[in-house]
Amino acid sequence: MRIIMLIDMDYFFAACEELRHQELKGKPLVVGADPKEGRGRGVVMTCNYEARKYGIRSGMPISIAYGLKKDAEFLPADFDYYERESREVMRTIKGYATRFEQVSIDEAFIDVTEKVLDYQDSLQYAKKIKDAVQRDHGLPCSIGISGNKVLAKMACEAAKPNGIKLVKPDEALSFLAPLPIDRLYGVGSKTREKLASRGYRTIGDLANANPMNLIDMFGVFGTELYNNARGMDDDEIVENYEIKSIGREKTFEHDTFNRDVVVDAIKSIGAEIEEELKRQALSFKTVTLKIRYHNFEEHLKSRSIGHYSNDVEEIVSNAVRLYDMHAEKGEQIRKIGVRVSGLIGYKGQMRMSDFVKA
Ligand code: DCP
Ligand code: CA
Ligand code: CA
Repeated sequence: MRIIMLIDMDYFFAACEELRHQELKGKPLVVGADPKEGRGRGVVMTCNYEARKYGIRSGMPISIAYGLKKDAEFLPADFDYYERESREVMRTIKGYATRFEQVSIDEAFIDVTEKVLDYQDSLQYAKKIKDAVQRDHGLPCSIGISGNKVLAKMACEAAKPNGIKLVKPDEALSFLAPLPIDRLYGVGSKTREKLASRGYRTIGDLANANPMNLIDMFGVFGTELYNNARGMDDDEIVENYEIKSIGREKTFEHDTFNRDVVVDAIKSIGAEIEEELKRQALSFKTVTLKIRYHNFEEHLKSRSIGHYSNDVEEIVSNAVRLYDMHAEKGEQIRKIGVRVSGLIGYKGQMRMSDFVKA
């Protein structure tokens, strides 16, 4: 039994702005494009909870946000500053974890199984982490606790803002069932529409579905949906550092959700990795796919292939499989990365130089 937490910062970019503009605290604050008195183009990146009371939301056209609350404070994004704050907060969080995986600028999964006695005790531990983040960095966060990543993520959504929520594994089905389907991890608007057209509206509908129907609709991703809806997920926490690995990334000229474009990128990255493996006389055992979405969310998924290989076909087929299983359908992708790890020299020895941080 694992005890996993997802820690997600509350209204992150806007909270960072409140931190350095204390006078704005308590007032509606929007970070994003310049509203230009309603004529501005571009979108809201985020806003504080005061602004959310007026209906303003991430991703909304800035002109609409302006229409909802003209005298809100509108600030441009300062990514360098948010990334600095993020690095410091993540360092604090990491200190509480046995395993740590940062998944976006403002959230991380941690495994605390060995740090706490049981679920009851994990609540105290989460409070300690939350207080440390607030005290040392002046920023609020929310924490979800459960037995796997999907449930921890969804518990965290329920904890927001500024809260802690524990979902014990035996409470998973009843916690998930009444929630609308697009609250499920991995379900974007396209998937929601497709499911709604077949009458699936709540996560409970999905949990009670015949999994074969979902596989017919979505292929392997259907299995993932079905399992997630039942609170089942055995996805590992992938440490952000690991033994030396070889990876390449490609940023698309235009954000894309076209599978052919992604597969082409994976093929060209695979060829580069194969070349590097041959140059260094290495074989790999694990393939990791990294997907960065248009909104900065980044997902890492890994697959161990069960043997050592230096073959481009195996890099590509495994990376594409990870894409098909895990990519959020209908979400625009900005960048794709493939990495191979679990490296071994051709002569069958691990080389000491492989044990450095990637
Ligand atoms: N972000 C963005 N565009 C989006 C969504 C998010 O630029 N469409 C940026 C701004 C957010 C940050 O990413 O501050 C983190 O995104 P979250 O989804 O975690 O949202 P917030 O932290 O802003 O709010 P919440 O309190 O709901 O977590
Ligand atoms: Ca957040
Ligand atoms: Ca987040």
